[in-house]
Amino acid sequence: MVIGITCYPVAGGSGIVATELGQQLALRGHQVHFIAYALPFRLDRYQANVMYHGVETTAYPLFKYPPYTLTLAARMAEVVRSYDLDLLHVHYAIPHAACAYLARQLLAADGAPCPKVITTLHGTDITLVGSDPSYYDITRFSILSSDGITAVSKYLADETSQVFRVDKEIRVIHNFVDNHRFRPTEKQCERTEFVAHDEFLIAHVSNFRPVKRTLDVIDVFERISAELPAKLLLIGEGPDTILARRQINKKHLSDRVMFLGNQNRIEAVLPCADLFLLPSEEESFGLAALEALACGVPVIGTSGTGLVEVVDDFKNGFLLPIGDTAAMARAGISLLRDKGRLAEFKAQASRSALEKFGADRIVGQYEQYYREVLGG
Ligand code: GMT
Repeated sequence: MVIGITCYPVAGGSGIVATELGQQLALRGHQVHFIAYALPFRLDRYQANVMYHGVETTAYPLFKYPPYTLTLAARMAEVVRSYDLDLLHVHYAIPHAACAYLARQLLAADGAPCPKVITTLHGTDITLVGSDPSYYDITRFSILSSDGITAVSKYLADETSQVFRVDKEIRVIHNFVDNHRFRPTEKQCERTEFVAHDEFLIAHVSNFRPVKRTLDVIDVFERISAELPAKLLLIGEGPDTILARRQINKKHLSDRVMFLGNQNRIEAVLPCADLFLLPSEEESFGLAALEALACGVPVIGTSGTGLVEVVDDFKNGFLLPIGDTAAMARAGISLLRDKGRLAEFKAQASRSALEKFGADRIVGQYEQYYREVLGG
């Protein structure tokens, strides 16, 4: 198949899933064309069957907001014509699904063959509508005019059907990890780079948006480190980074917290961690948690979110109510104190993550769905 993929190229779950999917599809012999305003975050090396088409939006004094959406739609149509794409797979409804619709209209007006369009919903695209209702109609229209719709969890599919009154099937295809890269092998990293022999390493990876509740991460860590020797590793950056730094200073934790900023090869660090914290307010799936589990790191996350499809409560982590940092810390402390149980959780983490969410299993589900949509 010849597949066009559009995503937000910045560090973030939706862009990562889109990029890793394109790379996996290319490995399976499909031709993949990324169409985006910058080189996607993890598309950091040459790979056969992968091409990148940048989208430039011209600045003009009249434009307060340069019309990126139009440039993207035109670029999509151009790439479809030049490479004879079978389908456009867009990640994130706003504005990508609307751009794909427009691209198709452009091609149809010229009598050119039109590709099928598949939209993958990642969650924050739907949340955005909650905070700005002016996006509701266009999002619903874009979702409904796609030939296929996928969501990254059942939790999100149900929410989308309900919020957008969608009767069409929304196929659930979970996030995945590359089985070869995300493994519980400490050969990839030196634990002693981060902690002393008797210290625990606790990690958090996110884009530091308010929804991630970074202050809860710090609070849980403070409680754990009051009882056990531990260090906190913070990976990623975003609007709440400053807040997090301030809190760390205020609580006199700076000598126990390390900020690594954005890292595009986190699988080289995660296997060294003993515990991963993701106390998000909202998480449609929680790719960061899955990547940690695959590297053999138990997760403490929030119940009532899509994390329930990722973390096996009491087997490879704990799911606790949003904001209950005391319970999260208690769960973390008791797990870290019990060496045997910690080892069991670690083994179970990578086993279940790779079995349920390995690329080997999930990428085939996308290929199958593509075939169904192309045949329909
Ligand atoms: O979590 C973020 O802020 C990034 C965001 C995105 O849209 O790029 O991630 C969303 O998509 C990921 C990939 O499907 C999911 O694993 C994340 O759970 C989801 N984030 C939220 O729902 C907050």
